[in-house]
Amino acid sequence: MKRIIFLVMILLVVIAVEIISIQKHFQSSKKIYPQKDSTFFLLATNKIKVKIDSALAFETDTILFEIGDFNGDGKIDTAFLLPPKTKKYSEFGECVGNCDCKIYFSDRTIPVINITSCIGGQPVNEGDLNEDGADEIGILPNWWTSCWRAYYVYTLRNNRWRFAVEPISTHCQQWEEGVDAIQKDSSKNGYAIISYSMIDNSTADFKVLTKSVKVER
Ligand SMILES: [Ca+2]
Ligand SMILES: [Ca+2]
Repeated sequence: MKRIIFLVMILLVVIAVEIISIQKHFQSSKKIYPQKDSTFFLLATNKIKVKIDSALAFETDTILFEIGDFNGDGKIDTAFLLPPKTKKYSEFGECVGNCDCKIYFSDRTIPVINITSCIGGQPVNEGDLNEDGADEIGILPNWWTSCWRAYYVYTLRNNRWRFAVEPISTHCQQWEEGVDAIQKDSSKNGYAIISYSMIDNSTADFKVLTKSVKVER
């Protein structure tokens, strides 16, 4: 009899511990996920790709992110791109609302970058191109059609995002050939070598040109 009472007591203790841990779990879930954005931050920081709103998204079901020190405070930030919601069964691309992408940062003091005419893309840490102590961020916005796309490079100055260089005209052929749009010009401080696509008037073919440009800071 004593043994049964002892076992029942053990069982009650186990149940109580379970209840407490489940409660704790929900409490901490609330703390960790107070809103959608925070969920993205958390998962992006942990390098986990997450599904967003699978009912509406088809091309936009993963969060792409990049790390770097984008505000130059010496701490690594995570940047990640939130694509617009797209209509699932629309024959041609259609967004729910504007076709804008947003790049969010784990450091909430860094402003969000809003990119119009964008349905996705991978943020790229371009390194500190202008030697101001912070990494620049590049993005090739995805679009439904067209091989011609501008490559954007942003730099943060006075807590505002600006173009570090003029948008770079690129053709998909350039990307297929593995020609990067921008890289630091190692021969000249604060300059970058940009590679851009254009149509050769004489042959009507695409060609990639390069030039060294000053990077805004
Ligand atoms: Ca930082
Ligand atoms: Ca910089």
